[in-house]
Amino acid sequence: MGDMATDKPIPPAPVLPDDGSGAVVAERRTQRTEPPRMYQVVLLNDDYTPMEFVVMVLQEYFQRDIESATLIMLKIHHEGRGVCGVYSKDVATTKVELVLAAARRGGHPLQCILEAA
Ligand code: TYC
Repeated sequence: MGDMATDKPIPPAPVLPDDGSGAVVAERRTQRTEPPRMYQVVLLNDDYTPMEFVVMVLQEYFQRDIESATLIMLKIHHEGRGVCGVYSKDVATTKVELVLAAARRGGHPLQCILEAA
């Protein structure tokens, strides 16, 4: 038995996961789950879609109150485009589909796109 004060510490045992294949692999570090990538839904300006329709879309599909919806609509009108919200890919994709379907039903050329945030 050696002197406890001078003995080297014992390194921790490596983690040896078993995937059932019979092979054993030593992992160097804990696996981390990346946060999901986020996507912004963007409305584009055009000359024909009524302002009131865009405000309705922002209230109905992006949970904006009338003041916020009006500000976003005016920003799109003046700058050509505007971000309506940022969501997971599934939610953003569904919102684009719902907005485009509503616009076509109303006979409006409104364009709505998805971009990686
Ligand atoms: N430019 C349109 C008009 O003057 C209004 C509008 C705003 C259209 C935003 C689309 O995404 C849009 N009637």
